[in-house]
Amino acid sequence: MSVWTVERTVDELLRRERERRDGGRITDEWPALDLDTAYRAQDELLARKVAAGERVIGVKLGLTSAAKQRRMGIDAPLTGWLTDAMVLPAGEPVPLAETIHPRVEPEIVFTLGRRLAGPGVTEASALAAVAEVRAGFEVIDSRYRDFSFALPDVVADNASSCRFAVSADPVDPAGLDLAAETCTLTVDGVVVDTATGAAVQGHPARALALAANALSRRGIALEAGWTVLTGGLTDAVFVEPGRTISAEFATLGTVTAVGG
Ligand code: OOG
Ligand code: MG
Repeated sequence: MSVWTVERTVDELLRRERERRDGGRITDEWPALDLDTAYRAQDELLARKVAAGERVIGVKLGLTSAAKQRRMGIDAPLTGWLTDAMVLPAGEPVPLAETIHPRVEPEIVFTLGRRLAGPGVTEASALAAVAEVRAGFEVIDSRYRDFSFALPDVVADNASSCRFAVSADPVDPAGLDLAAETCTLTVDGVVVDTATGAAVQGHPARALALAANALSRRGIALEAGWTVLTGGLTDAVFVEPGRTISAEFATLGTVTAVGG
């Protein structure tokens, strides 16, 4: 049995993604995998995708809400990378043939109007960098069996990233009360959960500030034009063939995922 390294971790996670099969936790076999090493694996995984032609378009936050932290059994937020290959065009079904066990979660999505570099970013300075706000959903698809992982596992796995979709019409953040913005999650027309924007760190802009400050410790700034997923407001719902999952936001609009 060869030893575990960043390279081997990335090889294994990319193979699982390509072959559409989940597997055990890396930390079960490599208990010394710490958070710094896991982020190195995440960056290496991104580098492989970029080498294969994908383009970085932003970042995602994960585990920013109590609902998500409780479900995944991890009480710390994390960040991951977004590439153009993850964009699910409006109205397109979630591609079940290309995924392992996808789940959908409602998120508030920002587009940055200017560069945002930590440390010292506050909720106010983060919000001031936001040009556009949209309703969105993320499709997460862990490369771990039953979405069972420790924090370093899910960090290395680019925070379970798979696809995301956003509403067509952006909203100007000025005048929005994002902490009070309500979101109703329905499955085949039945309400299964509700939340407000306050679910993510008290305010989605506080989640954005958290990302900017955390990334600055790795020498990374958020760039103008980048998309930022601020984290699932509620627990995620499994995608099934023909199942319709809608996130209805009070003022941001509605986004709908259909399994196909
Ligand atoms: C980890 C990714 C979490 C979110 O929005 O909280 C995430 C997972 O739940 O598999 O994307
Ligand atoms: Mg998410």
